[in-house]
Amino acid sequence: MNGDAGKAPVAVIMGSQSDWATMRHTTETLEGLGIAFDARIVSAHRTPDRLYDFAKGAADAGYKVIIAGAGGAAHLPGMAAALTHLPVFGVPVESKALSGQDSLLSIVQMPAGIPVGTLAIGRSGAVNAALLAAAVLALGDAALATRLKDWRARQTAAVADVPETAS
Ligand code: RP5
Repeated sequence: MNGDAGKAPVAVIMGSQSDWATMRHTTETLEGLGIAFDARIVSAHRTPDRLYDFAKGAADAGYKVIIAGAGGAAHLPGMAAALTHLPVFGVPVESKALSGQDSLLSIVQMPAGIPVGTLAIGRSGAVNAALLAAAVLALGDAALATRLKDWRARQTAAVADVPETAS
């Protein structure tokens, strides 16, 4: 759910429309946990002024956590982190040329002083970024903490004891 402007605690930003196939897993997970978010395309390279305005204004806009997904020369999470004190979680999108290893190294190798919490490449990272954001927000939200624990319990319950085998 895209929240009312200024009301959502999570901003989900991505460098391109092409990142949506990955980042939709973040927003779907947030929706499953009942966490409002705003999703935006913000490119570090193609829309640098948009990035600057977004990141400089993110705290005043009421966001608590920023999740940033990007691929290739993935500067978006690091540049967003450089422009705000809010926690930034980076999702390396799986690129065609280098299978996301370029994205991962671009996001994870931040210099000391500007942290980006870097997740796994692709869908796993996108889902886990949402869960990590939920865990942060749950520190000050008992109802969300309960929803997060319930989500984890459902996941556990869904794991079969034995594998299904082909007949
Ligand atoms: C990055 O370049 C985006 O995050 C995307 O993953 C990658 C390719 O973008 P497109 O050429 O598909 O728009 O900035």
